[in-house]
Amino acid sequence: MLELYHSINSVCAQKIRLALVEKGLSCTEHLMKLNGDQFDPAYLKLNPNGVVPTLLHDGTAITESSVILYYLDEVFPSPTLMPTDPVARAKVRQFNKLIDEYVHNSCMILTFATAFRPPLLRIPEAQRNAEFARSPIKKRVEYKADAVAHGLQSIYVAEAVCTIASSWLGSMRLCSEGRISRAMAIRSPRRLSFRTSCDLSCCACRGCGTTIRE
Ligand SMILES: N[C@@H](CCC(=O)N[C@@H](CS)C(=O)NCC(=O)O)C(=O)O
Repeated sequence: MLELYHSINSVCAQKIRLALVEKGLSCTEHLMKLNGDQFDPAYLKLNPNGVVPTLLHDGTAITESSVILYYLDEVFPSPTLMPTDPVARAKVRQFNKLIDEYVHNSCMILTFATAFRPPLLRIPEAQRNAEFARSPIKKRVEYKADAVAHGLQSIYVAEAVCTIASSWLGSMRLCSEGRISRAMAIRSPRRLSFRTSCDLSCCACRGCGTTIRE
């Protein structure tokens, strides 16, 4: 029996829902609100990071959206979601890794700095940050608090925009020299004070010292 803990807006959970449809699998759905219910002790036992998705297969919890996809493809191999050629399989895994390690976090920052911001600003700051602080992922607490407090002026937004741009360029193989156009740099928010440097091979942000083409 398959059970899926997910949330309507969750892009990570949508990956699993698409895979289930592709494979013609049905599951019992547990719809989460992500309003704090992801930190309930009972849910944290299934997913210690307090995030969706979580797949339960005959009572065994599988977490991490890409890992769930690989799991489903192994346990229910037909129709397969993976190509057969090893190089093509490696590319699928590489693409998933890019999303998991860079793109998703940047999407989260941009979502909190824009769409989720207005309702969250109506909650008193201390209360809002206390709710964020329930997350076991401490870096995420900082990202959310800053993105909601400062919106597009958050120091993390500039980094997120550059990460998404460089990830996209990298995945499209359009950015072999680690550069982005000046137009893209100008469109980035002003507070370009990167706290971290990333290790994307085609990174386009100032944080790792790559050049910006005039
Ligand atoms: N690396 C995880 C990320 C999961 C994740 O962050 N999910 C978001 C929704 S897309 C979530 O549950 N957020 C709740 C929170 O931040 O408290 C995966 O791919 O499963």
